[in-house]
Amino acid sequence: MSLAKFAVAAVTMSMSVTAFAAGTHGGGHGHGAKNGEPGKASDASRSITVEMYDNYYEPEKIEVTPGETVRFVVENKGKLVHEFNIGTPDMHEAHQEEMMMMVEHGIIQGGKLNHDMMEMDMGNGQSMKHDDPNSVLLEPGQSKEVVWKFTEESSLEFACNVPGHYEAGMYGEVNFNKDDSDSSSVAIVSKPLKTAK
Ligand SMILES: [Cu+2]
Repeated sequence: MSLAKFAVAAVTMSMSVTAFAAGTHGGGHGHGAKNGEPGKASDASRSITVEMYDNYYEPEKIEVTPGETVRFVVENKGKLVHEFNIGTPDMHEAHQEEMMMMVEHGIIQGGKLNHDMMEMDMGNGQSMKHDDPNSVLLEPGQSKEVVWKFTEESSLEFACNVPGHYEAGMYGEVNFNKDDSDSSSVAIVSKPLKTAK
């Protein structure tokens, strides 16, 4: 693998997910497509435990209310490295390319992560760390938390972008329920969000 290619990868890894959302697609009502923002644990209304297996999640869907902060306790119960990542389908697609690079560079090796490689300085102060606040990347047996605020209703999934896993069905639905406060701007929603596929 050439050094130049490595550097490109490093730069890509450090871009924020929101930057990807703005830059990579042209379809749909994409412009405002947001996945929310990092939340404060003290604001979390509840905890949801998400177990990761090879290759699926338990549970496979969650319900949230716009504005809600949720603390996710993510546990990898499988034998492979898995990711829990909250994003729009476009964000996941973009992130799958990054994860492919992590495999190509030997950072993700089936059931384990090469931590030295992740920390390695690529020569420009960048590394291939996987540290976006909307995601965790876990080895078998590991458990970590993600605290996330679902600021507004949008098309979201939680997904594993380790190569091949999303395609194998390792993603879940984030459904927004609209009860709670009628005072917000939900009236603009043009069609009901259905859970059926
Ligand atoms: Cu996975």
